[in-house]
Amino acid sequence: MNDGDANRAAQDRGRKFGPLGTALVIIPTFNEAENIKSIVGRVRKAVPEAHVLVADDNSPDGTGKLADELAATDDHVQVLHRKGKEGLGAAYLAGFHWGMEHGYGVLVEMDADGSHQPEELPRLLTALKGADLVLGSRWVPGGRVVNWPRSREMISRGGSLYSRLALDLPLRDITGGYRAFRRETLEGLGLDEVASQGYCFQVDLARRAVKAGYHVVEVPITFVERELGDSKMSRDILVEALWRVTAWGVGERVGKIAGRTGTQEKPQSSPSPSAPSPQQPS
Ligand SMILES: Nc1nc2c(ncn2[C@@H]2O[C@H](COP(=O)(O)OP(=O)(O)O)[C@@H](O)[C@H]2O)c(=O)[nH]1
Ligand SMILES: [Mg+2]
Repeated sequence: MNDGDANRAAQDRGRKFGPLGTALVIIPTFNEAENIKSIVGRVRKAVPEAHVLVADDNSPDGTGKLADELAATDDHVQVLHRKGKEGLGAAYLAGFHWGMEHGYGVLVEMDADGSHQPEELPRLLTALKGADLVLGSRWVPGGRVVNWPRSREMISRGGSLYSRLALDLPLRDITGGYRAFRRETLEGLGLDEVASQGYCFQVDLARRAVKAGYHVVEVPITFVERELGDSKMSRDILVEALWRVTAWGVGERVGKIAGRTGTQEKPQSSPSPSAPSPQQPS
């Protein structure tokens, strides 16, 4: 866990990190008409130098049009109009590619519904100065959730715990979606092969980052459940996450056993060339 004093932590580890560059806050939306103006306004106020990309899946409630209105009057706001609902992960992947093509140095994931408070973004970005990836974390000391029913908290805590154990990850909040990536980190994760559905998407990104040797830091956040609009979380998404995490965990263990008994000729995945080597400030 890191409380935001990330430079110090990085120095302690002997790593040097380059400057961050401009941040792009990607906000995926599906039917967020009640929330979009408020969330974009809060981001612009909290981190005025950051840019915002709304990745809208042709929301029937007109979210995309409202986002266009914001973009028309603010050159820090852009809209990526997508054909139809393809899920959160697909929208983020499109947003990541857009952001990298446009030269952003930091790519941030943030929900539209206010659960991820823009006012906490400066702390995530400070931590990223000394990390490759920062996770906003509900389940480290200082992190919490507001207005969640006990059942939802149990599902979320259980999902992170299960992923932690199944995948052997030293992380507390593995399913969360408030994150800041250096672009170099995303470039090293193999985005083309990322599982793009629901919570699997977040788990897959986190596990890839750890396995590739990136320095992943968790910063405590206060997650506030939405007041307006409906959650798009479904039982199907949860079930898919469960079986995928299980399959990944079994695959990793089989790979390790095969490696030990010499039946595997090549390591399962080689670390990204850019990952473990320190990035020098330019
Ligand atoms: N573009 C896009 N955004 C989505 C999709 N599904 C969910 N989202 C957005 O992803 C964010 C998180 O979704 P939400 O329903 O709040 O999930 P929950 O927080 O897990 O209940 C919100 O900004 C949603 O509008 C989708 O299929 N496409
Ligand atoms: Mg939500």
